[in-house]
Amino acid sequence: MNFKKSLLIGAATLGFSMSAMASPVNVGGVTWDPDQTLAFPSLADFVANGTIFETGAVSAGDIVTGRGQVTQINSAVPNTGSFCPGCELTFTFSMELAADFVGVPNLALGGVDGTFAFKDLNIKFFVDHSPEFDGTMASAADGNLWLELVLNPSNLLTGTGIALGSGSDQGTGSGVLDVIGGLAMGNFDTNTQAAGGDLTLTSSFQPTDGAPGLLNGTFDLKGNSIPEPSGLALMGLGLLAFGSLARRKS
Ligand SMILES: [Ca+2]
Ligand SMILES: [Ca+2]
Ligand SMILES: [Ca+2]
Repeated sequence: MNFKKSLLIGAATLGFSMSAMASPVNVGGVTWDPDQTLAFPSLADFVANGTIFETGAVSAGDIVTGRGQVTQINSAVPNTGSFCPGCELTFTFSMELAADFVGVPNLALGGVDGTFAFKDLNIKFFVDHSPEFDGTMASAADGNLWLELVLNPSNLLTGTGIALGSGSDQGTGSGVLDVIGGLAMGNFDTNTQAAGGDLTLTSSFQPTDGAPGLLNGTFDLKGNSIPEPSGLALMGLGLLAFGSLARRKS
């Protein structure tokens, strides 16, 4: 490669990283604007909302599995068409009930009114360019792994609910998560949440009409993002240096 060419590539790469800081980020076809002010809370670079379907748990050691779809990113209304044009962003997850539910029996509905704690939560988001999500596990699990999350070691996924373990459970939970993989891992590994975590999750669940034992709900996932992970910006600088070095030598 001659120095003019390497200089041009270096400048283009650097220019791209700099301009990306002030405009929407695009990773694998999913775009978001860290400077957004519409979504609540506007101080977060990234706020995703969506739907969840999950199985229930009854006693310690039970595994809950679930799936869902991101329907909003940095938006007050559903905006899949703009944050994922021609694609869908779906997810699957699993977690284990860490201890029996703690509380008082719900005499009307069964189960327990009280608190819960889940461990070993793992969530995988997939960006899928042949969208077909119909609520099933299979249609949520295809595509490219976009982001993989686990619980930050400082916490479990905890919350409160009524009729826990009855199959008609309803309640809310929350936890701090760490990114461990996926195309967008470098964009979300910020350590800016509580205990050095990367993203904060809150979710709700309730019974699903006509599907005993299947719960449904919504979630909010929020945090900060890195527009351009440092590797690419450094590569741009490196190529610039390489270009000027090559020129001096010749
Ligand atoms: Ca597909
Ligand atoms: Ca799909
Ligand atoms: Ca991290």
